[in-house]
Amino acid sequence: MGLRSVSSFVFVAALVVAGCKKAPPPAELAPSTCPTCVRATDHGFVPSRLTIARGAPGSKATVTFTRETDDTCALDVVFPELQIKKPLPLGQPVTVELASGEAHTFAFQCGMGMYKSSVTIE
Ligand SMILES: [Cu+2]
Repeated sequence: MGLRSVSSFVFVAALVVAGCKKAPPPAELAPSTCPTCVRATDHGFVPSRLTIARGAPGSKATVTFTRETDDTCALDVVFPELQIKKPLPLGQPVTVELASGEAHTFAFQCGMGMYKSSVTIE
């Protein structure tokens, strides 16, 4: 491998790390006034774990995602199990409806599969 290809590999690796860094968990934030809202920040999704009270059979819960920075790789929110992938335009709330009639944990993540997070219905 020549010096040139080594340095371009390092450059690409640095980009990936910058885009999807494993940031330490953010310091405890002020309690959210919205229990079903998730922020996409430079630390990933905040909160990373959401719990929603189970509703009547057939009920739905709406989770709202808002991206607050360009310095994040959470440009999309993906629920693999539900085959949902929604872009998160900066500053625009995006809603995802989840079946909340039975206990279940829905995993979600950014478009690259990092920032593993979840919504638990219980
Ligand atoms: Cu990512």
